[in-house]
Amino acid sequence: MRGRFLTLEGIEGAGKSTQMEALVAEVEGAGHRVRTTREPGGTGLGERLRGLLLDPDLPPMIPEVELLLMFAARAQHIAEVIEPALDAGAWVISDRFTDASFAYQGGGRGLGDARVAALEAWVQGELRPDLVILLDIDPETGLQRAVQRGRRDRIEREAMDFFQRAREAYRRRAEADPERYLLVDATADPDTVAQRIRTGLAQRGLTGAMS
Ligand code: Z5A
Repeated sequence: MRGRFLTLEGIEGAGKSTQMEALVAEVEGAGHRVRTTREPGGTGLGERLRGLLLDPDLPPMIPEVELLLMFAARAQHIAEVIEPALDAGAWVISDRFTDASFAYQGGGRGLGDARVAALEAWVQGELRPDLVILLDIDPETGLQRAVQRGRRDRIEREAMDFFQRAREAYRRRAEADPERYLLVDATADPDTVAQRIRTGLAQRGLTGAMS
């Protein structure tokens, strides 16, 4: 049986990496094999493209190129990792996927939804996440958490209104499709956030207990 495809999304410092471990434990506990991955990246080529995309010393990159590089990495990621794992029956959990392009390039950079949607249709065909877990946080709190890690990457150096637009784009998508999006208030402590994710998975019949 084909596996399910879950993604973790949210602006910087929302806690995606922190929540990944608990999410994997929950899905494995429900008896599924899990393949974790991330974007941009997830393949040899994708990680090289990630290096370029996040390099703070890179000469200026226009938004269209940023979007196309995200989808170039994504096309390789889908062909090399995501589709084979789903076909083999594994559940794929990706730290970011196409919702990030709608949020950052569509919203943050102002490219709008239509161009992102056109690339989504071309590169992904019918592939969409079964569930998008959106960790929602205000940019001030998110960036405060993220800077604790040290040097900021190229995208993290953007101004606060960029992240505000990205957050709003994420929220609009979640509010338009509440069955396929689990919108989680990520300002709570990590255990509470993990519990909210477990409850959301169980309510959608993706895992067992509602506990
Ligand atoms: N990007 C894009 O523009 N378009 C696309 O299509 C895609 C991506 C796919 C890299 O993403 C960049 O790529 C990203 C969007 C862009 N740009 N930026 N900026 P990434 O996911 O690799 O990088 P990130 O978003 O910067 O990840 P992050 O800052 O590591 O965020 P996180 O994974 O959500 O947070 P975390 O590492 O779990 O937590 C950060 C800190 O907060 C850490 O010290 C934790 O201990 C702490 N934390 C976590 N949860 C909590 C709670 N609940 N309370 C208190 N403290 C917490």
